Amino acid sequence: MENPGKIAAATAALSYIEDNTVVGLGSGSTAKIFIEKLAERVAAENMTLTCVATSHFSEDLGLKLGLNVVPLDEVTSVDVTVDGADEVDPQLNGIKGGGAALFFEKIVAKASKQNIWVVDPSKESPRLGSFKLPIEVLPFGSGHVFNYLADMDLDPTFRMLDEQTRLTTDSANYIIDVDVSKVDDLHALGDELIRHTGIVEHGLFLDICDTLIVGEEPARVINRH
Ligand code: DER
Repeated sequence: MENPGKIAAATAALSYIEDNTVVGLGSGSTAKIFIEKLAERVAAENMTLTCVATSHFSEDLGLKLGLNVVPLDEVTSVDVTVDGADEVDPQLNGIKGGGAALFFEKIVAKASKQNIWVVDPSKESPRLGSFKLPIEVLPFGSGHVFNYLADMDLDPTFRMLDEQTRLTTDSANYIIDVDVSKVDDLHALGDELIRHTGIVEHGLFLDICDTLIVGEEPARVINRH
């Protein structure tokens, strides 16, 4: 049985999608529900949409459901992207990457005129850091990046598929998860991480979300001021 909060949030996001627009398809379990419901609406209302995906999984799902999914470079911009999040604070800053899709998600988000996040209530937090921050790193020299993060007292761990196998992303990179619960200035941390050679991207999505939809009955909508 799917989480009712996820269903409520994903359903509420449908009202933001207009015909003849470009829609970003997020990744994760809540975004999956949105994609499924969007495909139903497109078929029922004979809508004309162009979609771009934030992961191979979402691309395959959209295509399987009959959505017109195209490569990001085939559109000049995205009108609305609907995505999930792992943790969101009252300023609509968030941590993403629980599904290891943060790199493509951030590329699509930055190309989007409006970013909508759909979450169940458990994702809301007064302060980011309860969820470990995912960092996407190049496999080459990843041990040195790991040590750099350890020296920053961020308690790094490689994301594993099983005891022997490191997870690899759609871009064939690794994910290192770190503890940022003791970090006061996440903007400064994000700026430092992205400058470190070997780090491809991180899951701090700051000043990106425009509208947060929380899956309650009725759905609670918070817009960035
Ligand atoms: O990786 C991500 O950021 C995804 O959006 C995902 O982790 C969101 O979580 P969900 O599966 O609970 O929607």
